[in-house]
Amino acid sequence: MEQSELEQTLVLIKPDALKVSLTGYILSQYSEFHTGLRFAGARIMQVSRMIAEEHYAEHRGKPFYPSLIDYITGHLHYPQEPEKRRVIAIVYSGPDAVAKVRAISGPTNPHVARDTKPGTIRALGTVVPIKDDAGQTVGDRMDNLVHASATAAEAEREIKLWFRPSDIIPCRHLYPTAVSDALYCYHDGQLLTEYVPGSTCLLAPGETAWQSDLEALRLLAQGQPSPVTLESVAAKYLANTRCEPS
Ligand code: FUP
Repeated sequence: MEQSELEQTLVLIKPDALKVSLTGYILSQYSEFHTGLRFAGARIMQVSRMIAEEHYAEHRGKPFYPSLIDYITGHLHYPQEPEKRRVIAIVYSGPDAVAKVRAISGPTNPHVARDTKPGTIRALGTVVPIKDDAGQTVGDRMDNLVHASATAAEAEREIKLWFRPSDIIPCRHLYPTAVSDALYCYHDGQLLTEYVPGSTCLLAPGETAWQSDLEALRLLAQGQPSPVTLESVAAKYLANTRCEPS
């Protein structure tokens, strides 16, 4: 298979889309019939703060960031119903996957989408003003229904953040994987190389992981700096292991 045929992209169907039952519509817009793209993997996730903060790391410190985290974790749309706080994470695979999915998704801002690209998914979204404690508007939160990777490099970072290799069908693994020869556990923000009560196992010897994650874990276990944070490795393994705190 050609490399371009294997291009992949991450889609998140966000809590606002689930709340208004747009899931079926969105899936049909991205379907193989319209795009020529195929599912490579899918997970229904209760989004932890950890994965949300890693996903939107580039926006940390911006006025809309706290609201964006509350949005993607489902707190905004399901304040009283934690069991409904979910996103559907999907990896699509095929020629020009990133550009095709971005085009169908539409511009980031739903108002711009309605003006310039009616018919795109985000044209059905809303924009909500964000106010400070004094009631002054300090920015906008864009409830734009879907996330779609912006570039192939972003897609790689995001797919490795949300998915374990075993969530993606093996003949569509695009990024290198390797088998762990060590045990890695996580407890209270710390990486451990042995199990202690209360810790969660990230990887056991013999399990397959993204090679870049294994390299990061080896460095972090030796106390060395790593280009990949512990949180971005751990988040996909910790997801759906317990009900997230309200
Ligand atoms: P995109 O790649 O289209 O998701 O756009 P960005 O990375 O610029 O934005 C990430 C998310 O932040 C989007 F879902 C929209 C949201 N956002 C706001 O809510 N307010 C802003 O002022 C800018 C972005």
